[in-house]
Amino acid sequence: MTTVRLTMAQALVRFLAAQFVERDGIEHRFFEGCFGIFGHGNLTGVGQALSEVPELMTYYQARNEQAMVHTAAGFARQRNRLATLACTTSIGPGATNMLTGAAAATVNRLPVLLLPGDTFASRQPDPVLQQLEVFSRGEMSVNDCFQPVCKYWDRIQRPEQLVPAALAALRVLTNQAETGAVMLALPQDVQVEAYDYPSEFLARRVWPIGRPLPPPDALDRAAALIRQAHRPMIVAGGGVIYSEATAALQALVKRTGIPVGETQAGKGSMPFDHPGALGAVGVTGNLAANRTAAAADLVIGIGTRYSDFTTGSKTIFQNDAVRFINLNVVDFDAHKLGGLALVGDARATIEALAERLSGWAVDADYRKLSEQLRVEWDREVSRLYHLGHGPLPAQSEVIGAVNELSNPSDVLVCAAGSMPGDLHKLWRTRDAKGYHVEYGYSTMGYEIAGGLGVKLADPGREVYVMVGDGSYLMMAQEIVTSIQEGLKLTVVLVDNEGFASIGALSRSKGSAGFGTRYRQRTDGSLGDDSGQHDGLSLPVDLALNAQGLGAHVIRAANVDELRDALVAARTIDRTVVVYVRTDRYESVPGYESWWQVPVAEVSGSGDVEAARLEHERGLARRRWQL
Ligand SMILES: Cc1ncc(C[n+]2csc(CCOP(=O)(O)OP(=O)(O)O)c2C)c(N)n1
Ligand SMILES: [Mg+2]
Repeated sequence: MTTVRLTMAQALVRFLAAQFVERDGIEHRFFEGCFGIFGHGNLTGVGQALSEVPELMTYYQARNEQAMVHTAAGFARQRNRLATLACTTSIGPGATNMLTGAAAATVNRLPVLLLPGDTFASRQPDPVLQQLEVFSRGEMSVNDCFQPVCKYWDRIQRPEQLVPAALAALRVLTNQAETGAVMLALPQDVQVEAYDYPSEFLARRVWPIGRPLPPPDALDRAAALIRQAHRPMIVAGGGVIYSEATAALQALVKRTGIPVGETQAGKGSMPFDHPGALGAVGVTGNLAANRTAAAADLVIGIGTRYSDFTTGSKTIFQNDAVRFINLNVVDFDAHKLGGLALVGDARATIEALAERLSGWAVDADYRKLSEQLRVEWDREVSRLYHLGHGPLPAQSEVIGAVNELSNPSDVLVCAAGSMPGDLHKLWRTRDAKGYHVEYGYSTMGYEIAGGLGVKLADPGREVYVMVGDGSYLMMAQEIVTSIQEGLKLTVVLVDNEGFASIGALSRSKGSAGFGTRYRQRTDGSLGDDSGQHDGLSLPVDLALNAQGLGAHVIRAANVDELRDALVAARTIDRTVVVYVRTDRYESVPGYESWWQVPVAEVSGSGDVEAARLEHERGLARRRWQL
């Protein structure tokens, strides 16, 4: 057996550079680079190792550790989980900054590899700078915080432990059912210790990504259920896109006439104008999909987690006889809502079902109804795109302008605030990878960092990042990274002076938008967001801030100027921030949906009491769906 004498960190970097995945006969390099911020916990270990072999692994410098995990997740999502980026940090705050990013990646089932430094395995110099001493547990460090948010977690206490740990990490990262954030915590002394690593460990390794099928009898039972259904509906989730099953789905829909509602992660499964494409379903769903869901007698969930936003907190599916068939590569998800579980790859399983449905289609009337609902909904989208609202534009008009002035293959990125809901309803998707809204964790701050990952993964597409003022203020600094790396983003910064989404939610629950608007403190209070106590604006200029970070900034005062700005932005080769103010009170309505958010059972406020009564009416509509 030949061996190579390397430090643990050197072996790790070489190992990562040699990992590939293979699906459908095509190989993909799994780690296309390593983002990092250095400190004493990784500088001389992973940092030294990266600096030695820049041809094996590109290093990218980020501004914030949370952001770099979002970038890795955005990258992995754009590549359908066939590639990702590693993230190296120092110990202590550099490491724990990654926690939100790790949770967001795991919730969204996206592979990211986190490599924080850790305190000395020897413990001899303890307590080191940035060490949190746990009085009762000698082996614990802040990196243990990551255990619940990682799909695989390990700490490399001896250099040879890297061998089984790295292999275990790759098994999980490349496993479509298990993937998410993975952490290898690297004590700073162990990173620099040498070991004679077996050459096989460092050799090129290909991890196959198969297309597993459910057992034939489960497929037969599912096909029989579908053949008996009168009003079947498909709910397409992110799994359809990750599995590259959109063509198979569209073919099935075309032939059988089963209409499709899409979740946030599944939006793009169908082009918006495909007959049978109902569009967004659930809390942020539209009339076409939600009316169809209310009457459906069979729901075929494909690659969906059935979050409360998809099921309207279990109120969307109102037919007493409704049954579920859940096609999912994750056994856990396939068993939700008492469904018939089809555990398998989305594409292979859709194709296997399609064979068994040969010669069958929904009634012509039902097909016609779906098409009519789709056409009516698209008319509503056109209305909201061109409201002519003033003096400040409505957010739906901003979305309309971006949609109409972007190319079909461009990518729209968003994550939190009022835009995800509006985008889910209104964005006309024309490409399976053209819609990227992180709504599993809905992380404020994901937008620019995640968009950077999308651009890195797919540089041929323009990336439109739509970000609210609130999210922008949480994490705008990766604009600097986009300038540094020459990765152009078009950031549409929508300023409505605060948290319009949460303000509207608060008002609807009787709390007058308390604490959701940016206002100068007067009379000891920050006021509310009822639209009645206007108060003083803050002397804050976010466009100037973006300019200071290196972006090319265009201010748009109305929709016409916004359209001009979007046209001009295409010709600029560095990150552009288009700054536009909108009317925070002009929002897109809900369409026959409900979301369970608790309301105080007792209160001195009549508004809260009224909201509680309304809440109880919603609660009564819930189903267990067992
Ligand atoms: C990190 C994080 N903190 C808090 C929230 C809760 N939250 C959701 S939307 C929102 C406000 C977002 O404000 P902005 O980006 O301006 O969008 P707007 O609501 O105005 O459209 C908040 C606080 C969140 N999603 N993420
Ligand atoms: Mg806002």
